[in-house]
Amino acid sequence: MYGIINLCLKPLSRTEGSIFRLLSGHNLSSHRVIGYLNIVAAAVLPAIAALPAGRVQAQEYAESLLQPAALDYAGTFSLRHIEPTLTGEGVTIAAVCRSATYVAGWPQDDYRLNVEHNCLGEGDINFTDGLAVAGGISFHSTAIGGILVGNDPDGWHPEIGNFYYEGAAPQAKADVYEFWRFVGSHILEAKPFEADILTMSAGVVFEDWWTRGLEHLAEKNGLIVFAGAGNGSNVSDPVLYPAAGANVIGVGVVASLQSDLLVDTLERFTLPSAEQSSAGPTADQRCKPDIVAPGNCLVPSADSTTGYEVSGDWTSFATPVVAGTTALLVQKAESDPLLTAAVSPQGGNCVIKAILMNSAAKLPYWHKGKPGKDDDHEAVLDYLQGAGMLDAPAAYDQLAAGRQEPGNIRLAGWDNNTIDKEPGREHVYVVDIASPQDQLLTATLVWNRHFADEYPFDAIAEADSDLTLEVWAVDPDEAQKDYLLDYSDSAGDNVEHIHCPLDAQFYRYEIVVTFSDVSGDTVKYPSERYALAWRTGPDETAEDILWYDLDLDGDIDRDDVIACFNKIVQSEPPAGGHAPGDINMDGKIDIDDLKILMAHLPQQDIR
Ligand SMILES: [Ca+2]
Ligand SMILES: [Ca+2]
Ligand SMILES: [Ca+2]
Ligand SMILES: [Ca+2]
Repeated sequence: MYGIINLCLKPLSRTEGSIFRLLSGHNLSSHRVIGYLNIVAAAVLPAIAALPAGRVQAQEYAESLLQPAALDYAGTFSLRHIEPTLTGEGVTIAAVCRSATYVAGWPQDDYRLNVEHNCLGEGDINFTDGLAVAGGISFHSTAIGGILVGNDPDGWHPEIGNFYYEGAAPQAKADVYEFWRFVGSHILEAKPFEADILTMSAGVVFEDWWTRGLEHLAEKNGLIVFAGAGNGSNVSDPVLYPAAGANVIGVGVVASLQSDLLVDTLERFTLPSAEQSSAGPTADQRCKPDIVAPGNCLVPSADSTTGYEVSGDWTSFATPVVAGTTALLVQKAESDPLLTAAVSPQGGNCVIKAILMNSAAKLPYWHKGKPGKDDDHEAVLDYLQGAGMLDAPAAYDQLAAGRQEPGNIRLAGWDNNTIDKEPGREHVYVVDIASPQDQLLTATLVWNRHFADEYPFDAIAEADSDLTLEVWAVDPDEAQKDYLLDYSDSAGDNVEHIHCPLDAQFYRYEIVVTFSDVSGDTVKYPSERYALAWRTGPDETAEDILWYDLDLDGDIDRDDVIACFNKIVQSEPPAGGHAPGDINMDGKIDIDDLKILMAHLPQQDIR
């Protein structure tokens, strides 16, 4: 009746054809394709034939591991190692969990975590309707609880052996709400509730009054709201609401490594794919998701006190990876008077969103919008990766760099500020970079959309702003040399994002926040609050194996050549603007990409 989807329901599937099936004539319906196939085959088949078969790397099972390893991949464990006081203590996470079963449209209250499990028994986990109500246990919620606040020094799994389990923020307080009761009490009736972060791993195709109500909560209280983007299944599946909502942080999932060894699939991750992680743009042409993270985790079982199972590559489980890691950032910000503006009820959600996005790691093939640069000023994010993958230590560094207001700024930082709605009004942040060679500047501007504070929480268009973000290369001695290095100005997004190489001839840059267009009711709504985050650094994706590991098995070998060849003969379109295999990023997968791949094969593979 409500059509709400828990984001872990699609079976995994990969459409890997083999070159040999293609060569036998299967799938070849066009003479043009056959002709092209022959040309390419003549060029590469001898080389393929000479390659050794792909290797399966034997790996001994480790005796003792820290799980879930996805949190290691996202850098969360590294951050906690660097800053051992970061445990989530003092931070409240509202986990809004959907009942697993419905009868005649009514939820049956099986939304609960299995608190009898060793992993969850010690956690500060509360059911808002009181333990007296006999609620059923949900696998989905139990898994999310483990990733958020789990803690078990004696974990064991038959394929892994012993491990120590720790969720992202084991000492955070987790308040678990049944979805429809939360919506009724805290959105519709607007009853207050305590939370720093809200996370929800469910969604619907179209926005609804309650998804707008959640956006309103984010705007009104600075509440940091995360939601899973959805699990793709075909490239036209949209990002679901509330993840697609403008004020919500929509989370996509990166795929596990392809391997027969469970430890490998839990430790190593690749890229997001549209078959697993719903891609943008939204129906109204906004960029989503905002960020991606690994989701495949070892998680406590719903029906045992000690057992663990594998969650799978679902956005449902990437979402608590990001939400739990954010609890560490919130703990830090709340404990340091210099950082409290990052968690202010006024715009704190924008600051944390800007920090997470600006510090995210760009993965190979990251690009704005469609292939090619024509849309790069208007399409602000990658339609699959968003701003990139969660990088917990980088997010912490971005936060710790501190708030800095317009004027001279350091190499990294953020601001939480307001700008008056007047034509020509600018906020200028000036940064000097001693060694601009081979450096990129990344900057992210975030602000909230506005909604009525009562049902049905209609959008208030005349209150919304269209901001723009510019980066100028500035010569302090010869102003006529100044030029606009890059800008981001989407008409519909409430995010602007720049990730551009600096000019080696210029050491001074100005990051400018201004209005693209001042419209709406500027008397009633005279200013807009915004968050800005910026940093400089080298291009970290250049040597990433994922440019060439097209079959996602952790090695570059003949199987990747075959995978590239398959993409060429299938004339696989860069659907939605994302196409692993288009190594030179020119919008098509062809022999030029194959040549680059061949050049990156390990030497012993091309002898
Ligand atoms: Ca583009
Ligand atoms: Ca804009
Ligand atoms: Ca490979
Ligand atoms: Ca290409």
